[in-house]
Amino acid sequence: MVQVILINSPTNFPDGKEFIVDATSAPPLGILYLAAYLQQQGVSVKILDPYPQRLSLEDILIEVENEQPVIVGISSMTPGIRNAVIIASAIKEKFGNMPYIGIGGIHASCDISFIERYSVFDFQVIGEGEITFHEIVQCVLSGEKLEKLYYGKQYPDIDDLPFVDRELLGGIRYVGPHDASEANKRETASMLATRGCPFECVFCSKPPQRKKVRNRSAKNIVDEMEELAKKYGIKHVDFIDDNIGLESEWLIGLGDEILTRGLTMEWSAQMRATDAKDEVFKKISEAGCRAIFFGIESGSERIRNRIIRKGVRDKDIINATNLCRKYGIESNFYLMMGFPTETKEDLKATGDIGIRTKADIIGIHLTKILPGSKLFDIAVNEGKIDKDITDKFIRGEIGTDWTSAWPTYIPEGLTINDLIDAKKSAYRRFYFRFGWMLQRYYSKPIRIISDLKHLRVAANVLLFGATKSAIDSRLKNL
Ligand code: B12
Repeated sequence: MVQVILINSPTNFPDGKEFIVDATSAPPLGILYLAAYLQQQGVSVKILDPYPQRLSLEDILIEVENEQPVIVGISSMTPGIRNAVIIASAIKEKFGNMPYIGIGGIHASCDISFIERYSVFDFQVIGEGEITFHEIVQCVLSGEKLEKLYYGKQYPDIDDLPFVDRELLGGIRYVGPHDASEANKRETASMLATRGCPFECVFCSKPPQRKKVRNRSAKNIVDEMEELAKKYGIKHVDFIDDNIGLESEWLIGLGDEILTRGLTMEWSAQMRATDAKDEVFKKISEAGCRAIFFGIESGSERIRNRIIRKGVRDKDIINATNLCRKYGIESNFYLMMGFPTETKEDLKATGDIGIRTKADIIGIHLTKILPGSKLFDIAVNEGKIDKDITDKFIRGEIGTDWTSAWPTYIPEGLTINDLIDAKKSAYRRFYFRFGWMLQRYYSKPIRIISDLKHLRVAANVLLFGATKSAIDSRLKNL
């Protein structure tokens, strides 16, 4: 028996037949942090991650019956919010008022009135959860009345947070979100070195609470990396921070700490191209950084800076890829298609930017209009999305599969097919290029094997307009 069950609401429940952990699957660090903190305070916790653990709704109810928790906390991104309501409703229907059911995570943080609309939940937490969720557990254990809505208190010094306890994941091996080519077959774990992001990119779903940036100390981060290596045999860390490079001196300090302690792990991280500096890249390369993921978003400076408000110039991107090449770091571009005022020429520029700046890898997403983003408000004003789209999605009125149901931003004068064609054309031009293969081969011959995977993704996009996992999820819903 445990006092608390935490559930990572799945975008899809596993179908129970063939099961392959989604290539982009990553451990739910949010509820792992909640669990680690609760355990440190003496509260017993179990984590359910239904998709990789292959749990059906019925299995979740059996877990609740067996464990008899006083609280079930459900964490959800917008893609999983329909299933969050389904899970909560099933628990309420079967068990009545005990356990209490709470909702937190990024969707709840961006949708303040959620609790007023979904009374099946007893409480909602906006923003960071550790301190506040523990206070809620204490309230329940001492029989005090709960509020409906809580604003999560921010942890003052994130060095004091306990490391996440990966044993709670029940032995599931997650691939790691970065999927950096050489790290695939290795043991990979994702980690956070910072919290928060000060920028306001138009597409990004972010509650105001997440604006403030806090860094862990180099010592504290490397302690966790060492623990990952010793305890779980991890050889590669994916830092999933919004931007690891905001403070150059701090990042150089992290590199120094890794080197001083003789850690031989490899790692990858996400960074803004504006933060690429020679002394930083030299240090992080020596300290095991093998891949950097840059949020480039658009190949058109106008779209990137006037519309997305990214504040990254073409020359920053060229500098960043040059430094990557100089120090043997793989440069990966996150690109997006589907922004206000975007034209076919802008889309072509997005397809060209990786070629122009000699990126190693590109990945393109069509822009989903996420609640909590500025783009959501723009799209509502333009009549492109209903303000109550979340409720329509939850009720199944626009379809139940996130990938196919949730609207993409389609610029005026263009169609969804224009976006798909531009994406296909970009993949074809980037990957099916002799120059790309040569560039990859000369930078590291061994990569040619893992590069076949990128070619497979590109081939899927060319044939079907989407990556294999997106196609699978569409097929499942037919
Ligand atoms: C790592 C990551 C992933 C990983 C795994 C995520 C996971 N399982 O946790 C992968 C690569 C799989 C992924 C995929 C996607 N992601 Co993602 N991802 C992230 C990223 C970079 C970090 C998440 C994280 O670990 N944060 C750190 C932890 C500590 O914070 P947290 O999760 O918010 O948890 C804290 C609080 O929210 C709260 N809390 C959380 N849960 C609960 C529950 C309760 C009961 C309580 C009380 C409190 C509470 O307490 C926690 C600790 O303080 C975020 C950006 C970001 N900075 O958050 C985007 C982000 C979550 N992703 C996003 C998106 C859009 C996606 C995709 C849809 C993208 C796509 N093209 O397909 C997919 C959807 C995947 C799916 N399930 O279908 C959006 C979500 C927006 C939204 N409204 O839902 C984000 C916010 C990026 C953005 N800024 O737009 N993602």
